Amino acid sequence: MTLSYAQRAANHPSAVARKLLELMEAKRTNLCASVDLTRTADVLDLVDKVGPNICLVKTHMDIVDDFTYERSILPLLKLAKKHNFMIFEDRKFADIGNTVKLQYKGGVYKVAQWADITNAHSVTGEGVVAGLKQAAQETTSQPRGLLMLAELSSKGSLAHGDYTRATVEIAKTDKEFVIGFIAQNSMGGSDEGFDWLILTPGVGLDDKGDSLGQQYRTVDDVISTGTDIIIVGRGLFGKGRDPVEQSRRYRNAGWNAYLKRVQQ
Ligand code: 5FU
Repeated sequence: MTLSYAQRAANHPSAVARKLLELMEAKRTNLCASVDLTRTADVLDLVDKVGPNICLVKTHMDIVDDFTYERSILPLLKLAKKHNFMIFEDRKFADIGNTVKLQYKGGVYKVAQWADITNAHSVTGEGVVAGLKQAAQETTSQPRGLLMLAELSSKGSLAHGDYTRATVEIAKTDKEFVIGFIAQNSMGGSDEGFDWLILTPGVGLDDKGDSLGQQYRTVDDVISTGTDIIIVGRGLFGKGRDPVEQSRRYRNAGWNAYLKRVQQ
């Protein structure tokens, strides 16, 4: 039998994962909204609309033309309080430990200051985990969590097979800081005492993909292969779509698929 989010929250070694699993259970949602918009006002407007239906907001702050901490982040943090969701900056760090440490702490975005969760590629080896962890510890007393990119949704992705398996080995180097994976499937680990969260992008109920290699799977499909959190972007806010209505629809689909899995 699959454990419920609440049961997993009770035993998780990461404070970030505990908080996220608890809020998912309390709010009855496993939907993460990917807010890929390029103006702060549009990002905040979308987040306010979908806020009641999501557990997590996923940002790409480096696409926001008018980004400043005061303009873009402070109101986002307020919305996170208002609607009770957490924040994941999809930064995809991919350099040596010392460089990612500087990138995560500093520069324009200072991601470690405000994002509960970020992610990293494993291509440079386990130093990426250690570097990011040091940055988090030196920046804030708030808990921070890292997702490793184990599998991607796009056509022709090189992240599969041995690469994915090696990524899982890197994740094992830090049981507390690495909370899970961006992946299309479960990454196992429970027999060794790991309880990784699987967050899956490339989820869409109406489209099969886009013209640039994105591939969509349905909510039922991804949850049946191990997804804990569905990440939906254009399915919520794409042309002609009503984000309020779509966020309700994806939330219900995600929660029903989860209930089916835990009741099996
Ligand atoms: F790691 C990944 C991946 O494998 N596929 C993705 O699509 C990340 N993404 C992100 O999820 C991508 O950068 C977008 O921000 C989002 C998907 O958006 P969509 O509009 O639902 O296709």
